[in-house]
Amino acid sequence: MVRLRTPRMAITERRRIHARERVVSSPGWRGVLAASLGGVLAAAVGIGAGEVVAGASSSLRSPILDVGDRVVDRVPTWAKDLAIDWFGTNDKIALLVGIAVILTVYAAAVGIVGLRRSLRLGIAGIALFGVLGTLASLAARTGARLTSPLPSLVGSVVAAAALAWLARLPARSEQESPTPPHLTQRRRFLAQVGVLGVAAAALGSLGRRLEARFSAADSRAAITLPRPDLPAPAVPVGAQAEGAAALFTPNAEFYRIDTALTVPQVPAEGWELRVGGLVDRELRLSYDDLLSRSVEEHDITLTCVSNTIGGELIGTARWLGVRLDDLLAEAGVAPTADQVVGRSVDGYTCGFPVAALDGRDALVAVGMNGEPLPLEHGFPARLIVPGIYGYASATKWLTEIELTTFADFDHYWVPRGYAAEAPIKMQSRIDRPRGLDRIPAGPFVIGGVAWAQPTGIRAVELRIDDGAWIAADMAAEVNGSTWRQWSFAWDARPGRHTVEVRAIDNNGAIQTADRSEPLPDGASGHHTVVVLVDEV
Ligand SMILES: Nc1nc2c(c(=O)[nH]1)N[C@H]1C(S)=C(S)[C@@H](COP(=O)(O)O)O[C@H]1N2
Ligand SMILES: [Mo]
Repeated sequence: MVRLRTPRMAITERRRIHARERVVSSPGWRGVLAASLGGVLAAAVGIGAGEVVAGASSSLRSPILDVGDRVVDRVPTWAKDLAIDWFGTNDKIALLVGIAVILTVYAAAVGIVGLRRSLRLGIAGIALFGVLGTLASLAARTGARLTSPLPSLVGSVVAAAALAWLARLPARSEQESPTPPHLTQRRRFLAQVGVLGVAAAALGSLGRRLEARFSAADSRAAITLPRPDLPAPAVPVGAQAEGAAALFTPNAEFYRIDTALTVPQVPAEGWELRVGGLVDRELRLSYDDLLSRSVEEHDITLTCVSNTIGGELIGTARWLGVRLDDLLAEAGVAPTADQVVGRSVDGYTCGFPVAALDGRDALVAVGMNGEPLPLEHGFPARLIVPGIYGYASATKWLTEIELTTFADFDHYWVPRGYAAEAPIKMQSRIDRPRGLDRIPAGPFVIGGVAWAQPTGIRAVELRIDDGAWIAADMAAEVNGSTWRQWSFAWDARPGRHTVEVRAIDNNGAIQTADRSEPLPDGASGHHTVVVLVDEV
């Protein structure tokens, strides 16, 4: 049978040939690379468009951050602990880099499929991502609005349009151009890549600029904190021990742990603190209302439940704020309430027993070491409760205090495996020497800190190798809720030595040697350091 070539078939044939001449569909790794680049750029333009839409209103969030937030909320607790262990306070950067890598690989695959196999399939790949972003935006902790999916939707439509533009067949005039087709095609592809690259950069920076309008930095800079009605007592002479960490942790060095991928921006103007739930009278306080009350200053050591033995997730600051027990007394706590819940603007919640407010200096804090709270540490207001791990007490970007019961409400980390009630365990840490330090033989001062908030530390003991426990020299006590410093004059003999520390609190309780992991209610066990002493 003879097959006739109809004119129509000839055109199809020609289109096929031209399609093969296109850079993105040329055989071999060059074509694959070009298609990947096309996919990544189409995604970048889509993400840029999403950022711009997110920048239109403070209630909208970038799709990347929305997805990241849901990862943070759902990641298994062991993985979160591992991330903190590996990356410390850089865990968020690690997550964002991880998301960027996955996204890049996915976008490259969409480019390869969409530009070399089927545009429809490529667009389906983008749509899948749009759906993911939409779902992420609808699952926001603080609740979703009708507009929440907009950044994802607009972003994926723009990415799909960019991919379709890259996939479009050459115009007829180009087909008839005298230049060899593959050269025209290369030029055309490079031009498209350039346009998409510029568009992505422009949209991205516009989005960022729009987002910057919501910054709370100006609000913070404009604040003058009131003088405390009750200033902190003078720090006793001799409270800082040689070899121990600084008694007060500078704000810039204070550890930061939270679930917020970007720091919530909460200007003090317009901020409101609600005290409600099982109370006689609901209170609503503006920032000025709060500061017009009696303001107190207290030195308090804050500790994270994820702090491992000898770890750095602990710091001491001079906090300025309003007494929480005074506020609750004014609201009138119902006798049925046994839990105080602190709710953040970002949906995070802490919870601790009403009974913990036993006269200890718990604050709705607005100041930290003489400054308004830094944005990362909860501006404009946060809770500080001595003796309770931060995850259960120290709500940053505080907006609501709710009186409820432990039976009725689980705070954020409880369904994720942490204990509902979380008193800080007594601990001690050797700050000098560091593990595996080499030091010369002879006199050497070992130094460190110990804490048992709000009871306070009475004594610290050291054991060198398998010797007896010997009392360290105690620095002056600031108060029971601040870590207490200690030092120990050691005559270091050559060789390899183990230094072990334990604390005794003001009630005479001795710090346990039993080791436990941070999960579910804080690490226990003695800090031990191995030191190498050189002959001189
Ligand atoms: N809104 C909010 N507040 C929060 C958290 C959080 O994730 N979100 N983390 C808590 C935890 S686990 C700790 S240890 C402290 C840490 O406070 P810092 O970052 O100021 O040191 O904040 C607490 N307050
Ligand atoms: Mo924490």
